Amino acid sequence: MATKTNVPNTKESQAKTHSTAPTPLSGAEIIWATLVGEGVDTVFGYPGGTILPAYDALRKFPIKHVLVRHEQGAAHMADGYARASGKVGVAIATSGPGSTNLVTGIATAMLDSIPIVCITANVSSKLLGTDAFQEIDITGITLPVTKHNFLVNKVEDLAHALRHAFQIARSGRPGPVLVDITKDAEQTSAIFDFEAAKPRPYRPHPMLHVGDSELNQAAELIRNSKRAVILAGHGVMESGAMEQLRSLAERAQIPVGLTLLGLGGFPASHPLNLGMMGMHGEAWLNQAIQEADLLIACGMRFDDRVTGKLSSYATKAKKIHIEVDPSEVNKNVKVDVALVGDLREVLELLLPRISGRDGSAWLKTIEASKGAVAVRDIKNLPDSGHLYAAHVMHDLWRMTGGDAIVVTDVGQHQMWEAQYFHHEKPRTLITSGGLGTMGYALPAAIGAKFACPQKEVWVVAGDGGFQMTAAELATIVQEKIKINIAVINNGYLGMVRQWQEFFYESNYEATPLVSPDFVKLADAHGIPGRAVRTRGEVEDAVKAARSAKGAYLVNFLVEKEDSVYPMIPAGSALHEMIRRPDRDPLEERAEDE
Ligand SMILES: Cc1cc2nc3c(=O)[nH]c(=O)nc-3n(C[C@H](O)[C@H](O)[C@H](O)COP(=O)(O)OP(=O)(O)OC[C@H]3O[C@@H](n4cnc5c(N)ncnc54)[C@H](O)[C@@H]3O)c2cc1C
Ligand SMILES: Cc1ncc(C[n+]2csc(CCOP(=O)(O)OP(=O)(O)O)c2C)c(N)n1
Ligand SMILES: [Mg+2]
Repeated sequence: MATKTNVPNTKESQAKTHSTAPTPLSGAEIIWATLVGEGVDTVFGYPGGTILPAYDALRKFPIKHVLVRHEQGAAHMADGYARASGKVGVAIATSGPGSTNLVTGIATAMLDSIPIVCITANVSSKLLGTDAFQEIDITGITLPVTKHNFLVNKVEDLAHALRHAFQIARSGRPGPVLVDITKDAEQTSAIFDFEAAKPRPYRPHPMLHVGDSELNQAAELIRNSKRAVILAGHGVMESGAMEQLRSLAERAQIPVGLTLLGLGGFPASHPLNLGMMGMHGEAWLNQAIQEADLLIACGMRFDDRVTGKLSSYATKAKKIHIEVDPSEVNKNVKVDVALVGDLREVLELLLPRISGRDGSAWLKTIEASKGAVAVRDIKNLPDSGHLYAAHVMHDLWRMTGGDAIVVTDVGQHQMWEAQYFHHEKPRTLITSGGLGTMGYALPAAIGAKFACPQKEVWVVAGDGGFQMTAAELATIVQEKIKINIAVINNGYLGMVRQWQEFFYESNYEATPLVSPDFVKLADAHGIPGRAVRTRGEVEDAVKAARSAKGAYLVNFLVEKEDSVYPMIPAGSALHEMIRRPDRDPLEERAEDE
């Protein structure tokens, strides 16, 4: 159908969008034209009455729309797309329940600083405030869980608001932005001028200035330290500072501990890598943090899962914090030197001031502390024929060579993944850290696959969380995408059961879980799969999944009452870890049906 838009119809001509002359377009067309101009090629959404004008105009634009099964899925897909690609993900929903269904996904992105733009429609501007059909104040609802949001009720403001939304989402500390558009703004027309709609250049916060004196102080602390540890977080990925981090660690011979969201920011196989810190982190690393005389925090926010009890956290250490968001500095942990700016830029300024430094004595001390821990590692227990999630993760890592994107859900399996799948590269672990959103994995993996179609993508989900968004199996089938799914089925809401075992006298209230036969559920969608009950079957199942042409599901029936060790009870000090007991692991196994 012929259109009079100034927007090109093919992906090849996408680059020309910016230079085309101003043209009259409807608000609905302006939405897509602006997205094309911003470089968007894929969006995740679900239609409805108020967003229909936009869906009607979509066919004129070179944008792939993925129809989700629930708007929560759209937000998680946009989020997974953003985490895998580093670009801004986009989710679309209609007014009322469509937009409220996005909220969990928006909050998930907010807590982990993920750049997404959510576009919602609302009732016509003259109906706002009348409780019209499917009217909801979504800008009010999402105010605390967005970096910023807009209500656009004039078509003339639309392109600018959308462009501004992209700028806000991706600049500084990234985060989600919502643009709510009234139906009349979609239906009326205005002159679309992509260039003129450009927001003012991003102006960094006035505190984002790193002076020579702070850099020299930091360099001096590093030079004088004997027991330094680098704490590397999600900001490493967000600023693309992997090389600079490595240079700092190698030049100063300082070992690196990673947060959950930092995994992959420093190669797991690097001799200076100490693994994950915090509640379920490596015992030797938590111990080293408590003994350290200097912590260099790089793009991490001292979350309570990382620090344990604050009053006893790393009391012997001076602290340097490199952080882009001034409000994070001195929020949880008081620091001695704050370098407030983009991590990569700050490290580039710092590196010339760091000269060779001998860290060998401290590295030896840490190495020596690993021995006792390894004995209790589940991998070293005799093969009893039982299947442990740790084995599954270890085998998956071994068989993929670590070269896959793993998208986890939330719970015990998430922690076992972090412990036993060793991430070498950035953006290969995609997981909800801050909000801990069950149901995240399957939709986020779909987003990741659209971002990186050539990459092998694995979902690792618990039997509980998988059921929360399993409807998105149909999206996988409709889109004909290849995703491998590992359900770690322990017959429990395992992480909560573990807390009940440790802290509530094993009162397993509301945690035993009856599930459908996941293999049959997959089959009902046309997705093949199999169940695995012993370690001996793991390899074959992983092979079958990897060689299947389309999606594949493996239902791993693992030990029911295994627990994640080590564990720091909430509110305890970092060194007060509960360790795996020296006894044979439990006998029970999850039932298939
Ligand atoms: C069941 C469960 C258990 C968990 N257990 C653990 C655990 O044992 N260990 C653990 O580590 N986590 C654990 N977590 C995750 C934890 O809750 C936090 O999400 C995580 O520790 C946060 O990591 P982060 O600070 O690196 O990332 P974020 O929370 O994303 O913070 C990143 C920081 O980097 C900054 N930043 C962003 N961009 C830049 C830039 N360009 N330059 C400089 N700075 C930048 C941001 O402003 C922010 O302050 C667990 C989560 C769950 C659900
Ligand atoms: C949406 C949501 N509801 C509740 C929780 C609390 N919660 C955290 S872990 C967990 C259990 C997860 O069970 P499952 O998905 O089976 O994973 P497992 O821990 O057994 O590996 C629950 C209920 C949550 N994180 N998210
Ligand atoms: Mg479970």
